Amino acid sequence: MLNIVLFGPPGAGKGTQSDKLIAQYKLVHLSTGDILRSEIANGTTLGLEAKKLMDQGILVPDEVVIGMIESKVDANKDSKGFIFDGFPRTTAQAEALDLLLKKKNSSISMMLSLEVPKDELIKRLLNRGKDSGRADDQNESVIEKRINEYNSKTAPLKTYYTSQDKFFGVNGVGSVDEIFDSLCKVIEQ
Ligand code: B4P
Repeated sequence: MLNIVLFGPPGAGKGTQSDKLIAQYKLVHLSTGDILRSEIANGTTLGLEAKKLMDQGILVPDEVVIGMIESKVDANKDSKGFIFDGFPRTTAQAEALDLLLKKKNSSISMMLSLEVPKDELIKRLLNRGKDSGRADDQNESVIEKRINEYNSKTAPLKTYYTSQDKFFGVNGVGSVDEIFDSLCKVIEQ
């Protein structure tokens, strides 16, 4: 199985590149952000709780997202592999993912990290906020909060995957196609 963790700060292009990677490698796309937004759209209890945190740029509790990922992995037993987009975001989530895949005799193949400077992230997210309707994209202080959450809770995962020799950084600035080519080169090396 090809199991890729697509990593990077908010606005780095994870969702954008995931769409191209799943088409190229026939993988199943698991985006915790998308799953949470669909819970919100459906007005579930989980969605209502998650919305309060997401609107403030705060991470949703580990046990909530771990449970969501587990059920999606179970529902796609015959897939060729997964793109984990926006997950894991904490060390506890990374450890839970390793355990979950181990139970299925599988493991993470690599972490691909999109490297983008902060001013470019803010520009992209405010721009998306103009027509996405996403509350967390419309307010610069919420965007700053998300970037701070990333730096304190998520960025340490680079060390986690480097220690397993699975970390690969890729320049996330440039055209969508240029960045996609760089990701494919790493996957196929
Ligand atoms: P996510 O949905 O994961 O949102 P994101 O990190 O903001 O988006 P992404 O990085 O995928 O955006 P993209 O670059 O594609 O998370 C939202 C919230 O959900 C979190 O704050 C948290 O509260 C919660 N959450 C989700 N997962 C969680 C977890 N595991 N644990 C706890 N909480 C969790 O797109 C950004 C913009 O850039 C787009 O407009 C795109 O068109 C543009 N863009 C992309 N590539 C570009 C390029 N090369 N050049 C110019 N623009 C580009």
